[in-house]
Amino acid sequence: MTYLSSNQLKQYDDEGFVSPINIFSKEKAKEIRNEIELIEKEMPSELEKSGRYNAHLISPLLDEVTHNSKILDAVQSLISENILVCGTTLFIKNPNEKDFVSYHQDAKYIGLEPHNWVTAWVAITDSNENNGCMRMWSGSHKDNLKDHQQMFNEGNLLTRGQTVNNVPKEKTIPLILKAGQMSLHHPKVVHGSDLNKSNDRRIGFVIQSYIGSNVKQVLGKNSVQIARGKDDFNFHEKIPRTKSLMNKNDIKLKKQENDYLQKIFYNGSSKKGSY
Ligand SMILES: O=C(O)CCC(=O)C(=O)O
Repeated sequence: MTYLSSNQLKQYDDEGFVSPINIFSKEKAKEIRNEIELIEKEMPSELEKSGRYNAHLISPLLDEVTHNSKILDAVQSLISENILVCGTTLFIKNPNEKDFVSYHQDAKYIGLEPHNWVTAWVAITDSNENNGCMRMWSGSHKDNLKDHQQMFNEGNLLTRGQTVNNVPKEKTIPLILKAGQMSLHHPKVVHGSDLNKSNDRRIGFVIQSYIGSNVKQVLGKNSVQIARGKDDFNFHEKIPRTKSLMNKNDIKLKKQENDYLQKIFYNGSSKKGSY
């Protein structure tokens, strides 16, 4: 059992995140990295652009992470025992590229209401200040949703380059993780990440997000898997877990889910400006 301690719950309430939490060994993380890199080798465009969503549908090891009981114990401490998973994202930053993530609030664009959900960022490689780990604006989850600018800027890993301006960098805290550790963050905490200045990849596997069964998708449609407990509300279609690597039917299902997600993330908007 790895339910959150009272100190961890206090950190989440006060700061909008809890980190680090040990989940699996670095050897297991390496095995998962190898599986991701095998998919990249066998199917070069499968995990690129919108393909980075829902890789757990075609990778048994990422499926195992998504349904990992240690992660679910921690998540249960925050959103109670009926837990659905409505998507995952691979956030990969290669060395010598311009990838970064602008400061944003997930709740601004993900369409999940009410905010009975949490995002788990699982480190498949070490993640630190040199390779562009996430940085959190501590306490910012206590404010309302903020105006975001859609920047569509080069290197920004967010679909529309959604950006909260004037974030006080000195109040942001780097979430330094070893491979096999994770952080959990609140839907409204402002966060982002800088460039990878190292000479290796930084790989984060993000369960985005674990939602309570009472949570609806108000901007479109996404399907779910039951991760723990039961679904009394039935707001979402259920999809199966994968049983084998790069299975043809699973690849089709991933494409369908990613098309749904693209609609939500773009939300009809392809113009620069504030929203
Ligand atoms: O991986 C990153 O650098 C950012 C990830 C992120 O924004 C998120 O998990 O919500």
